Amino acid sequence: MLFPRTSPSRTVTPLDGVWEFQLDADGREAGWAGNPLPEPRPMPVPSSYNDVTVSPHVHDHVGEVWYQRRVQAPRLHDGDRLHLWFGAATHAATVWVNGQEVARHVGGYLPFEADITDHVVPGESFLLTVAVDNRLSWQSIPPGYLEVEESGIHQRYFHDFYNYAGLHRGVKLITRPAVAVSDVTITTELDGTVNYRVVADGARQIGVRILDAQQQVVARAEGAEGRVKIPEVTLWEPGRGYLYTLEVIADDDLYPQPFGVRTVEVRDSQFLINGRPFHFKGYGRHEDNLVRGKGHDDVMMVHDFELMRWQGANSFRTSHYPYADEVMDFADQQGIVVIDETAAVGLNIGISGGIFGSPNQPTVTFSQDTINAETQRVHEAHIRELIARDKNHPSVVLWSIANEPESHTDASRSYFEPLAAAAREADPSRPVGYVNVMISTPDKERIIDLFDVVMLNRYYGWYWQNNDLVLAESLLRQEIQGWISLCPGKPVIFTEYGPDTLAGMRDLQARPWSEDYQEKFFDMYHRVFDEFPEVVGEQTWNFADFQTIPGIMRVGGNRKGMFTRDRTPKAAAYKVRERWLGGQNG
Ligand code: BDP
Repeated sequence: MLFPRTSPSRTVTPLDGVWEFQLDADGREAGWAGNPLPEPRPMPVPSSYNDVTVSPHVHDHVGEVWYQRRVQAPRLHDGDRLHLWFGAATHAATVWVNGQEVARHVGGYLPFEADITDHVVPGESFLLTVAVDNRLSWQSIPPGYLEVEESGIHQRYFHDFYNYAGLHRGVKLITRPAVAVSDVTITTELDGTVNYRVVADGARQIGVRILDAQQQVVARAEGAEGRVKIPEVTLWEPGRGYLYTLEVIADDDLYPQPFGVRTVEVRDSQFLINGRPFHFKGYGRHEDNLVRGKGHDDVMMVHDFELMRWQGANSFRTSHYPYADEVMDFADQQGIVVIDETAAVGLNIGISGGIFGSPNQPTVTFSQDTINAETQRVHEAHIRELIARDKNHPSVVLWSIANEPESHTDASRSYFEPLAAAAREADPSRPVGYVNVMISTPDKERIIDLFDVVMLNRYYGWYWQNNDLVLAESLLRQEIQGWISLCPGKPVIFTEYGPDTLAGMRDLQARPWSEDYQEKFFDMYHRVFDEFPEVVGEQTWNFADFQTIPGIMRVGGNRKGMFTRDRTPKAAAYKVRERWLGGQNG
């Protein structure tokens, strides 16, 4: 889906601000969709609603919540259409305009739109109501299930981050011509060749022009599909986010699509960007902040990129779901490389059982009653939606179609084979991978041949060999050797490694949980990585501490951050900074 951008033919009005909000109480039957909410409280959009109020009922709510506001419809001219755009409603939404349903969307981390032209009177205001549902099921991505206890209904899930919910990203009102550009796909070559394909149903005439960063036209072409060359091209490179704009003109519509010229390739155990070996330095991150939860916030976005640059990071993974469109645009502009991950996290009951679950949870990952053919269908649709949204971002160099799924069984192979193929079909221009879990070692793993890279989350020295970095080091080394033997030619990227670390806890003995242990832990991993040219990436877990469900494994959330949750560096951040800025490994 194209991100809403202004142009001579398009307007975009943000509807962010303080909306009315209420927890569901049979609101559908009571007619809340078309009437003012009976007992609303204020709620900022975008934000997760969970931590904004002081109410435990809001914090722990399971089910639908209602958002409402009045919106001024603009006057429309020349047959323009009026649309609503939602950046993300987590996890499912129904939208009404003046009480009439205009959209339903499932999937908490991707945008959706509704054409509301026929439901409003141009120039008059209308009532906009949205019901957002935070429930996860075996057929949602990510999966989860509900458990009814004496104390109430509880949402159980298999991933290690809090199930924040609400209108997490911007809501926008858009006008555009009836005949409009609805899709554009751009791929590029190093000599400046740009291949483009446009969809604009009903358009009689389609053309494109390419503008450089100074807004000068550097190339033009006619037709819905074509190949055009930029003379003396400036490449998009890690650390230098040079962007062009492809202006697509379809009859009266103009859509400006930013893009960069760069190539990506996996060859001889190397990850090549513009034909040169790239070494990933950075982190797995979360969209997670104090009070806002997963609500998008430009202040925190810019600050986080500042911190990444300060530390010498050149990349991150969108663990464990697609991030806001604004973040992807900003990564393009900043020249930060992105591993773009789906929301398929927690497809592994074997590993998550003991950590996150309730005693009554199921034990089999793939089955008729748990993750089944319908989940696979939803997962495939999600992969395709993500690729459709992010395919033109030069920062995105690799798709990760799942985090730590079960991957050592026949069932996992049947599940993933068609999904890997779907990702390749949707985007033949980028490598595809999945992130491997520690219990699925090279001797057991069954799906790596479907993918281009080996991505590993490893916790030697934390969940295993805790406080024994000597043994951890030797096992880590052995395992890397195992992957290299199993997957000749495939580069290895460490997508997670790191110990929980309580900021401020110092320990002469450098024992677990201390800042000293985190330093030693990273030193050990980096020493081992440096022995293997096949290891082309080091993304620590996590960029910052983040919120999780409470439990005996977590102290106020997951503490594996390089920074605290309020973005103060831990001691290891300085050490790792020296390494990353010191030019070692890229
Ligand atoms: C990995 C998961 C990640 C967790 C991390 C941890 O990919 O989401 O937060 O472990 O346990 O299994 O800290």
